Amino acid sequence: LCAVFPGIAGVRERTLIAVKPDGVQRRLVGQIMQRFEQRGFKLVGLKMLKASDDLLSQHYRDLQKKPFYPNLLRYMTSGPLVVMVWEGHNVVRTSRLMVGDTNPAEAHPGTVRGDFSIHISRNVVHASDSVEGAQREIQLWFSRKDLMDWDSCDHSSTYQ
Ligand code: IDP
Ligand code: MG
Repeated sequence: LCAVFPGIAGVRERTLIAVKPDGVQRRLVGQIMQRFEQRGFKLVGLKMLKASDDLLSQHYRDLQKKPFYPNLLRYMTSGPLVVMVWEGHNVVRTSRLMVGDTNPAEAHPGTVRGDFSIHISRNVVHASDSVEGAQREIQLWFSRKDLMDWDSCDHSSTYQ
């Protein structure tokens, strides 16, 4: 892909986005996915599941000692998640901007959290916060065979 479009090395960057149980319950999955599609990112992985405590403790391994961790675990296991991998130039950073501040009270209008949530304990969506973090999280949630390599026909309209 990048050989065909030299100079856009970052095009293959990937990130993990998850609609959390509150987002699924509130029927926000379609609207959230639409934002990533319309921005120009490419969906390369998608699944719906109830996460185990074990998976979540690995996903949130840096937060284990936080006072809110037990609540976070209860929240994240309260219902199914929709977990996605999106691909494109600078997708990790851009999707953090699209998702907005962790605390919805600080999230700008126009962001997912700024448009759909009020309180930090129900902030609708997860987005990886670094390229390395994204790689780790994608490996945790998806097996290689469940990630699609495909060329989107609007590639040259999106990138050059
Ligand atoms: P992020 O989701 O924006 O990357 P992190 O700091 O990685 O934010 O925290 C992970 C998740 O833990 C948050 O999205 C939120 O659901 C929850 N969380 C973080 N800080 C707090 C807090 O102070 N109180 C309650 N929940 C929190
Ligand atoms: Mg985080």
